[in-house]
Amino acid sequence: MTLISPSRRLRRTPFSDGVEAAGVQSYTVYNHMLLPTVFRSVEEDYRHLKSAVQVWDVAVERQVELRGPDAKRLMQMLTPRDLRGMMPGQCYYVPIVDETGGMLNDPVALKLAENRYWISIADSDLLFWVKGLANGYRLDVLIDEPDVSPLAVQGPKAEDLMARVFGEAVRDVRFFRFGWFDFMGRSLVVARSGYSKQGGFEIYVEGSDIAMPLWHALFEAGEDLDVRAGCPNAIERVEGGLLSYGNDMTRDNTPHECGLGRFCNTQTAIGCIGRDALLRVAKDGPVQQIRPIQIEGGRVPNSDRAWPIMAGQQQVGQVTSAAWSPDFETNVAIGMVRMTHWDLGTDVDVILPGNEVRAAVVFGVFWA
Ligand code: THG
Repeated sequence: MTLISPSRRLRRTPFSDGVEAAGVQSYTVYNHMLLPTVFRSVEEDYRHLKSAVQVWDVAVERQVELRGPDAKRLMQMLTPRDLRGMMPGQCYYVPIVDETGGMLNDPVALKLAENRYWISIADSDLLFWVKGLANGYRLDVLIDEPDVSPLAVQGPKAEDLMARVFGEAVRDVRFFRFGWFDFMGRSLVVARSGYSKQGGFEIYVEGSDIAMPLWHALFEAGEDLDVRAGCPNAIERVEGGLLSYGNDMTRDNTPHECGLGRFCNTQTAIGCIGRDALLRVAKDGPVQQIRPIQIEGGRVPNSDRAWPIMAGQQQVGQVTSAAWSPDFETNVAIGMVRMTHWDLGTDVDVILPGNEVRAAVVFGVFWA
């Protein structure tokens, strides 16, 4: 096995000691930081995530903080989602686009106060775009990456575990809302959110010094719940239709192509960069779109490239993520498909590595 060379550029997280002690088997790199991908095996982790509770080091979900009189204006410049109704205590999933309407990131934004936001980013250097805009437009706003590291608690028993550590009131936090909860005398943002469909919370751990104490507190409190270290699961997230920036979409895609049109209010998102470009695609509709795909036959291999989707000799799309699903007993996949072939039930072929051709169908069951 080849190992990744440690260096200062490849950042550890405040939870890395705990992750290593828990027996992490492999990592990926995300926002220049280590993100665990496997503990026991992807399938065993999947089973456990769907039946118990896991603690995830998702410190890679870095925060871009906007603070100051122009924070609100800048936040609306970044996204075609209308933020006028956003209240402190709310999380919004917000497509971030460039001047052509191309996706730059798909973060969760948190409104901490009228003039203060956190943008909890996916894997791209969004900080530079935000700083560039603030400077170019001479905005009165401070932008930086604070010492905040999210820790996710995910799975059907997540609420019970959280209540033991943060108190019963945590049960009242609604989906995509957050409250402030005490740990070791510090007030932390705790949101009901996370990169799984199994339910759970994300704790925005502010101050690296309390990261390992919180990690240990969760494992001690959850011993009888079979709490384990986990991570975003490659099978569960495809089943759930959770998109991965850099995999399922890039700067070459509009939010509409990504099925994120429901998070765009391009008519009313006044001030959004890329608004004119998006008004055009919103009017005509996209010519390709993300779809769930079922790939027949046995287990597909892991992949580091897109697989062509074919209709005869013609390419009509590409598979961008795929995994064998034990629960669906088939390969579940996410792909970008041209409009001529995106209808539910359309039969296509997928070319796997080694030129193996597999039957596949545009599917409609993994997610709504
Ligand atoms: N949580 C936080 N930060 C993140 C992620 C996260 N940053 C990186 C990455 N994940 C960003 N991408 C996503 C993708 C999907 C969702 C959240 C972040 C998500 N989607 C739900 C869905 O599609 O069902 C709900 C969206 C909604 O209804 O508003 O949760 O996970 N902090």
